[in-house]
Amino acid sequence: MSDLILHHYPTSPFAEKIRLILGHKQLAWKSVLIPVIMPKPDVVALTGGYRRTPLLQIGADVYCDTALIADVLERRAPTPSLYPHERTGLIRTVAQWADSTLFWTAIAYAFQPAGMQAMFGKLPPEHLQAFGADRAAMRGNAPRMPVAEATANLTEYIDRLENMLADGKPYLFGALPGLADFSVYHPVWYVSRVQGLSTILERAPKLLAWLARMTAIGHGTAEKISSTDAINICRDSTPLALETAVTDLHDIALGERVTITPTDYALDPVEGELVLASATELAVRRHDERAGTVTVHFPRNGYQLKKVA
Ligand SMILES: N[C@@H](CCC(=O)N[C@@H](CS)C(=O)NCC(=O)O)C(=O)O
Repeated sequence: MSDLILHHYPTSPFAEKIRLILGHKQLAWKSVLIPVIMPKPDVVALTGGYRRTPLLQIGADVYCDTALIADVLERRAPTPSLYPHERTGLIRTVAQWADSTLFWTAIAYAFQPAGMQAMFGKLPPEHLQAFGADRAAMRGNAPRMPVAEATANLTEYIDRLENMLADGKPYLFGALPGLADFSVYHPVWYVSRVQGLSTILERAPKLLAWLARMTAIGHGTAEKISSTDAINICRDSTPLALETAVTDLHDIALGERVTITPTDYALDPVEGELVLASATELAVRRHDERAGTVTVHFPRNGYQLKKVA
């Protein structure tokens, strides 16, 4: 079996979600550290344009978005499961809420001036400026939630999570951690690391105890490799053969040239030949000068498929 290669950086919450799932499943993985802001030439060599963090590479297959990466890891290592209490519909829905609403509320709260000072105060001001410009462009200059709303909403979400941990349950849905725990973990983890602002969590002692239990899961066994090594592994590998059944409403056949683009932010299209269109996953095959032939996979949810005119 080809190695699992995670492309990520330490402060990325979504990457932390996947690092912790790798730890939970006690997997060995290769770690490629990528830049926090654009340009990311070695990321784009693999994806063809997608720039969000993290990516999972397995040989010449590249998986974008943590919703899909979690599914890929569940297929690769089914035990312990991300659905220990079954109820997959409910758990996926809570995970989706955490990855969107809870995440953006936590980010708006953490990026208030006191949080910026705590996180970036020691860095040169150009660094902060470049980061701000990169993220504003990535979000299409969408306005950020005001601090008062972020604080009020986050407080309510913390109370809801505390309520979910009532009756001595160690994890959100019972005795074992599952996908929803990992999705809720990364925004709470991010807030817990912002000096001066993490006090918002003190109202929720059960949530803090859960956070400590989740942190103790760890990251599994990681070995650093360079992005050049990862690109060479891709070049020397053959993408997986994929199922050929198509679940599609777009009137697009396998083999046609398409783009796949996020529907929320970082709207960079990835162009290639459509090679997979299942009920939950899309993939295109593309060719890159350095990475060779690569299949880039996306979840259907949150991504738009379009025929190239
Ligand atoms: N829906 C995506 C969201 C990923 C995401 O927004 N990641 C953040 C980092 S935590 C990001 O890409 N920031 C910009 C960057 O790293 O270039 C997923 O689940 O993977």
